[in-house]
Amino acid sequence: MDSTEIAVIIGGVVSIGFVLWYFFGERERTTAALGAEGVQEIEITVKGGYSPDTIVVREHVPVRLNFYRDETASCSEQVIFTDFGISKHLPPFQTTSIEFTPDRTGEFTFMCGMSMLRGKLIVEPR
Ligand SMILES: [Cu+2]
Repeated sequence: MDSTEIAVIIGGVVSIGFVLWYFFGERERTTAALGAEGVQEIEITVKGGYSPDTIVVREHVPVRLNFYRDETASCSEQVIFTDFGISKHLPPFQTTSIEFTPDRTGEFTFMCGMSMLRGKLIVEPR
């Protein structure tokens, strides 16, 4: 094995690691803050993805997700919560709020219109 082959193998292993991390790795997990009005609220920046992309909320407590879309890339112009029947248009450089009350626990994916950008809403029991 010469050094080129070794470099190719190392490169391959690093890319596989990246792909695994990208799709399955533990993400930035953030719990929505419970405000004075009894609403769990969180700010999410939309720019080539969702940040944070793993949001923890409590069941049966109203949720307000404030999506700030910090780009014009058309990919992120829509956000969809399939499990809760929510689809919302996000105008660029504005905050768009999505409000609902999670009525069940579990892990729910939210995504852009093409399901390329993804985030996860974790609803924990009260
Ligand atoms: Cu997209």
